[in-house]
Amino acid sequence: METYIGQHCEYRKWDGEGPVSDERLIAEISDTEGLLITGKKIDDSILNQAPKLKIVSNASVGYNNFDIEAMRKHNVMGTNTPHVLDDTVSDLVFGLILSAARRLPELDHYVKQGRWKKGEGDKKFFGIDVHHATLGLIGLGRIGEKIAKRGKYGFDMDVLYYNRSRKPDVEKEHGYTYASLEYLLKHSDFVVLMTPLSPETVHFIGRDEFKLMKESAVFVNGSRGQTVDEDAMVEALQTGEIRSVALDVFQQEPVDPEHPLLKMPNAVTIPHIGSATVKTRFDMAKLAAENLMKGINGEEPPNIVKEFMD
Ligand code: 8YV
Repeated sequence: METYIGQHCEYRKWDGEGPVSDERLIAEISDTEGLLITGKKIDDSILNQAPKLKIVSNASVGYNNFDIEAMRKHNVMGTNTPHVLDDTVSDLVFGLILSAARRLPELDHYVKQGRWKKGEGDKKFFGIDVHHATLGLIGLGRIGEKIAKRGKYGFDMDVLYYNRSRKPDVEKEHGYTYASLEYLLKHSDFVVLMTPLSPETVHFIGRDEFKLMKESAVFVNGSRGQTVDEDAMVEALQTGEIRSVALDVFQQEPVDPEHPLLKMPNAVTIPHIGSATVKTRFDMAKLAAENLMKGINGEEPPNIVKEFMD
C-alpha cells in the first residue's frame, strides 16, 4: 500500500506505538492534503491546523471518529471501507455466538490448566444450542444481512431483526421477521448488536433493555462499545438477568485490565478484531488508499460517507 501511495504522492507515515497523538498529528499536517487513519478522532482542533486538507480516509467501515459538522465546515470529506469486510466481520460474530453458547474460551482454559480429570462428569461443561434458536439482530445493514444469512442458512435459526428502516424485500426473500426492539429483546436467544455508533445509538442497550432479555439470552456486541451501557451489562450478568455476553468492542479500548467483565467466565472478550484477517485488512487498506488518492486528486472517491454526499 505504501508503494501505491508513494507512486502517487509524497507521504509521511506514523510508525509509533499505538495511535498518533493529537500533538504529533497537528505538528505534521499544516501542508497535508489527505489523511489515512483508523479510528483517530478528527475534529476542529485537528482541522484548524490543516488548511490544505481535502480528505480523511478511514481504513474502517465505522466512522464515528469523524466530527461530521467540523469536517463539513472545513470542507473536508470523509471516506470509509464498506463491503470488503462484511463476510469477515460476520464470521467473527458467529465465532462469538458459538464461543459464548458452547463456552469455548472458558473450557479451553479449563483443559489447558490441566483440570480435565478422568471419571468426572461432563455436565458442568454443558452449553446451549445455537441451531434452531432465535437470532435477534439489531441493525440489518450490510454486515447484519450477512449475519442473518449465516444464522438462517447455516444454523436453521429464526431471524428477528430491528432496523431504522424496514427491509421488506430482504424479509420476504429470506423469511426474516421485522420486530419492535421490545419484542426482539424479549424473544431472542441470541441478541446481536450491529448498529453504527452515532449520537442516537449511544447506550442504545442499557438497563431497561437487559431487563427485557431472557434469562437464558446471550448478548453479542460487534458494533462499538459506546452503543452499550457497560455498567448495566455487568449488572445484568451479575444478577443473572442474562446468561452471557460476547464482545469484540468496549467502551474504552484497550479495555482496563481491572474491568469486572474480564473476571467473568460468562463474558467472552476479544480485542476489537472484527475485520482482522490478512486478506480483509489488505483489501481495506487498498480501498482506503484508493479513496485517499482520488480525494487528493480532486476526483470522486468511491466511498464518501453519506453525510458528505450532498
Ligand atoms: C476496526 C471496525 O476498524 O471497520 C470498522 O469499523 O470496527 C474494524 O474494522 C478495526 O478492527 C481496527 O480497529
